[in-house]
Amino acid sequence: MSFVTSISRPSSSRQVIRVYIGSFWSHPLLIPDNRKLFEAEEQDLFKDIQSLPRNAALRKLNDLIKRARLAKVHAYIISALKKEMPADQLNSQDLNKFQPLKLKLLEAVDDMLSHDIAGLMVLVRQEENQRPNPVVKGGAFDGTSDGPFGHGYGEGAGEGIDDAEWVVVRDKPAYDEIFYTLSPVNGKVTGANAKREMVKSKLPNTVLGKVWKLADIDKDGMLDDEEFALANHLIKVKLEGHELPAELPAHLVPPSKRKIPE
Ligand SMILES: [Ca+2]
Repeated sequence: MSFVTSISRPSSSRQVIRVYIGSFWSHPLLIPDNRKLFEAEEQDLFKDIQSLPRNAALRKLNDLIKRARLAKVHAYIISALKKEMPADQLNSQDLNKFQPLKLKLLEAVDDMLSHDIAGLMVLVRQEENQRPNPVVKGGAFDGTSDGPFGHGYGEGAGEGIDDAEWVVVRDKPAYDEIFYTLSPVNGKVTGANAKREMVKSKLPNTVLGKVWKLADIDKDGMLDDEEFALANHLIKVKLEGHELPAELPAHLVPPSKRKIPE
């Protein structure tokens, strides 16, 4: 049993309807693989709900502009119909009840659209900038992002966050085997040699560059066996579809390179 929710966003000229997918099923998920999708969708929905109050005034103003333009269009259509319709047919239609086009009223609408709305827009922007960002609290909004049940906790680059042991150790023997084929000198492989191995992942250079930046912890342009294992671990994280962190999280720093607090 699943549900689909949508919040329309009329803030742009194009109306984009975002559809969210989730589950109201209170029993164990039938297809556990969907959990990730549902969680990501839920986060998006919560984020969008949080931003609703921020654009509420702007949305109302946009609706007003749309309605004013529509009213103008209707007035012109009705007046054209009234003019074109032969007099004898008018008797049988409701058209003769319609008012003729009143240019004064249309001028007032044009004046509002070109002057008043512009002024209101400035006021709305000012008001929204001064207001602190309202944050919806309570109910389902509590406990959605913190703690071990937060989205993506312990996955991807977060894997091993709660372990005492360095998570990379699990696969290090396999990475070591490759490391020693890359002609290390004084326990380190050169950038060129490491690169030759890393490009086999077929990840784009921009991603591998990021991996390199995170893995070469002492920034000497070479990788020792731990840094090399870390680089391969990060490549695995990326290949499994997770994002790379901007900074290396503490639990991924090799134990020998962790700063001992003084
Ligand atoms: Ca290094």
